Amino acid sequence: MDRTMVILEIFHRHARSRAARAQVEIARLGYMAPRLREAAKLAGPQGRQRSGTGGRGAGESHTELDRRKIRDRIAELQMEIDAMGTERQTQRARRQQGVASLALVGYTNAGKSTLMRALTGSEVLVANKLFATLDTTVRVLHPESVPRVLVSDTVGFIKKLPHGLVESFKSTLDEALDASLLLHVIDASDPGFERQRQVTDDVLAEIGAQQTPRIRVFNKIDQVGDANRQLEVEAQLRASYPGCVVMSARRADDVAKLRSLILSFFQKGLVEAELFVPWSAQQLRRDIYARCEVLAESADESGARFRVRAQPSDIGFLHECGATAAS
Ligand SMILES: Nc1nc2c(ncn2[C@@H]2O[C@H](COP(=O)(O)OP(=O)(O)OP(=O)(O)O)[C@@H](O)[C@H]2O)c(=O)[nH]1
Ligand SMILES: [Mg+2]
Repeated sequence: MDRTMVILEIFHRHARSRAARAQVEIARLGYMAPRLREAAKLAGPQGRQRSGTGGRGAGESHTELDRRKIRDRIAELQMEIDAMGTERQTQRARRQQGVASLALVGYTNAGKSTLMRALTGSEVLVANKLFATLDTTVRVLHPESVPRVLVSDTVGFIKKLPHGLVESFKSTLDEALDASLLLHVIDASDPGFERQRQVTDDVLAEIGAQQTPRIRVFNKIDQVGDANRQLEVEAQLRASYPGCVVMSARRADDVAKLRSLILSFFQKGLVEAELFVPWSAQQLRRDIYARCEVLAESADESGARFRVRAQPSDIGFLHECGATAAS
């Protein structure tokens, strides 16, 4: 197996969603097709002996037939993916309405899934092996906050990802493209972390995400050495990367600090507003509590008044649903 086949095999084993599976298969077929002649030669005369009765055209060799089948299969998979794409886009559009989102990106094995689990209290596959995560997974920042923050985990980056794979895995990075904030997780304990950071930055630029605000998170600081060494490395990192976070996903305090930082990023855009909800529309009360931080609530004979803090889009949504601006 060459490097591409190894990567494909790893991707194949870890693909879970239909979309990811189809993409892996396309990449695999696309990679195999031009190599069939070689494979046939290696297989010896038997490889060519099967004589054609079925769908095989006159004069069409065995390899040509296989290639045609592969092309058909790729086209079929591509159609499936395109269909799933529109589905995903609608899901995404719905999600984006007034929802804050961040994506964890970074080199494979940096600790993205571990952080995801720590930040969202969810069970996400964490494994000390390359490409533990292929699909993107989306969870809500926990405990729930205003605004609600969606956290997505992404497939790990590697250097020199074969071109065909970059294309076919773009959709697994959709979440990263959609996110309003990227957490770039870097394994500070890996001697090659600088290069890994560079690879991730390059890939993000390639997929058009270089404009998205990002926080660099140097993880696994607990693993760089004793307490003194940890402080030393932390100071160096802070000097080289202003605004970065240096932490260990295994320390609850560090995770809590990261959560506060994330929230302060998303709460910057919040506005305060007064909402009035007539008694006839009290079902809105639940939406208000779900979407806003309620600072004060009062009631009189006509209805309830809320002073809230929320994203402008959420206030707009509540107005559309029948809440009016209270005087
Ligand atoms: N010591 C230490 N180990 C960590 C820390 N964070 C993660 N790990 C370990 O690093 C390994 C990889 O963690 P994952 O969270 O699976 O890494 P990932 O970035 O999701 O990897 P891929 O899904 O392959 O891209 C696991 O064995 C984790 O337990 C940390 O802060 N300190
Ligand atoms: Mg992972």
